Amino acid sequence: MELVQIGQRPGLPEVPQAPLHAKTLKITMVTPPLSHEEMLNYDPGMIMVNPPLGMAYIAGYVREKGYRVELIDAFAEFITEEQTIQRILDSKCDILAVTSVTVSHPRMEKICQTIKEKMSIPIVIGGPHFSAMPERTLQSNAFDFGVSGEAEETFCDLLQFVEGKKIPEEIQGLAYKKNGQVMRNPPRPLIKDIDAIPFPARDLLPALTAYRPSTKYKRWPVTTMMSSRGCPFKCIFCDKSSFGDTFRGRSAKNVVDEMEMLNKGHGIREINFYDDNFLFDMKRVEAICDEILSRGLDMTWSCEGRVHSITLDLAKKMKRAGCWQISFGIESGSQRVLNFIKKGITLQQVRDAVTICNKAGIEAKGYFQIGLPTDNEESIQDTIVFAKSLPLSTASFNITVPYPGAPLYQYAAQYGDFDEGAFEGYMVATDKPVFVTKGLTAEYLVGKQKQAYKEFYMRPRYILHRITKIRSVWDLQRNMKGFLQYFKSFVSRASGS
Ligand code: B12
Ligand code: SF4
Repeated sequence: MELVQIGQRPGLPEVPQAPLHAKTLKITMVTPPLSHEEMLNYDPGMIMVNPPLGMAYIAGYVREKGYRVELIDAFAEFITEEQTIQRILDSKCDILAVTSVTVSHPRMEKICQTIKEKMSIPIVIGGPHFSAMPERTLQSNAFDFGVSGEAEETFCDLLQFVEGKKIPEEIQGLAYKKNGQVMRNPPRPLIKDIDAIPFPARDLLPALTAYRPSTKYKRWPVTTMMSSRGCPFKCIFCDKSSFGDTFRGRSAKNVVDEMEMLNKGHGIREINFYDDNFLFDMKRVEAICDEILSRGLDMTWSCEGRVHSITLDLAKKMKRAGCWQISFGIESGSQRVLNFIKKGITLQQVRDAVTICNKAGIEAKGYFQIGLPTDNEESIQDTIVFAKSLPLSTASFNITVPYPGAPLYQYAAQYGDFDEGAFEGYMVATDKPVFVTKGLTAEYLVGKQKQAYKEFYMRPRYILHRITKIRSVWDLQRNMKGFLQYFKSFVSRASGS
């Protein structure tokens, strides 16, 4: 994969790394590397490399306060552990700040341990894994500080501590060590006005066109955005430790300002909104559409939402404003299982939402899970049959993982075999599920996952339907790419590679 080096942004005006009044403190921020082999073994059809928005938000925030920041997106650059370590050493930073999700945490910890031996600098960890497991994570000698949850303000306060201007005890949201003990300060209240947060510092990342958003786009170049933070629903499998239970939406103006900046400044033609629940505030969605339409912004976009948050009028307006796909968390085809996982939706609501999308000319994608707690042979079969019965454009079938931070993590062991400590296996596309529902086996779950994909995508009616939907060269390329990815994935899994 050809990647443009950090700082090199062809055809774009140079953005200064820091304002003129920059302080001398230099922060290097790093995402964990995963090798090509690991990714391919997991599932070649699933390779998705998106800009690390969390890190980019933090970098944008502290840069505005005058700090110097370098961002190493080891995950996107497909560099090895050793290369990542070398890049950190070369950056000659005063502070190392890293992020991880549970599956990538062991790798990040190992890298930080090596850095600890070679550099005498504070190492800070933040992001989903730390936020979900603060004490246990900070017990490691690899890290000095941890920042829980929403981190812009806390991280900035921590930098002030490093400059001798604050003491750790007074920094809300911070975890640190004192006499070998992990200390945790009270959580920091969430930022009220998220419009006030600067846009992510994407200019510190590899060129946006170097990222691989899988097949989930209609126009290229495409990139990702977050238009809101938090979700008040209670699905037991969901880790919401970063932004919690309160939905906070950015204003329509602020969202469309960022879209326009990406379009005019970076040549981006499509946005993939990765909000947990983009549709939550339907009035806000409508306002975003109105703002796009009134500015005449010619961009396509996709988003994720819950099935009860869509009406035909809203879907039609979204379509006019450029929305081409909505992904819904459907999870199961069994109402009993949906109730158990506290999804708060009915199968009828699912059917209605997908039908509405079809009527409005928007593709509907379904996320399903196999091996949810209390799932059995019958309910898994119901899920596959239900998925096939819906007019969905695409579907994914993930094997359930009880992530730290999700309510299910606390009691998963009551509902099956849970290999809790096997963090490297906390992946939804794996041949070794970390959680195997009572009464079933790992082989059975993996087999059902394959069967679900095969039965969903290899239906002659589905293939024919996709062909009739092809309206442009882009559509053809996207469908071919999706099909080839699926086919490669199927062959490599079948051959055990
Ligand atoms: C987009 C997304 C993806 C994308 C892109 C990932 C990327 N490059 O960013 C794709 C589809 C590739 C993906 C893949 C996976 N993802 Co994902 N993903 C998300 C999603 C929906 C949004 C991420 C995002 O951009 N958030 C917005 C930013 C602003 O939030 P943030 O990253 O949390 O950052 C804030 C704080 O956490 C903190 N912070 C973050 N990093 C750092 C670092 C420092 C030093 C500090 C101080 C603070 C800090 O500050 C930020 C601003 O306040 C989240 C859910 C969510 N709501 O966040 C899941 C989520 C992060 N993903 C998750 C998972 C499980 C995965 C996969 C393992 C799934 C799989 N395939 O098996 C893979 C792992 C891939 C990998 N190697 O990382 C889980 C993680 C749970 C966990 N405990 O592990 C989440 C939380 C979903 C969930 N609710 O369960 N994911
Ligand atoms: S799965 Fe979606 S709807 Fe459920 S709690 Fe998580 S973000 Fe909210």
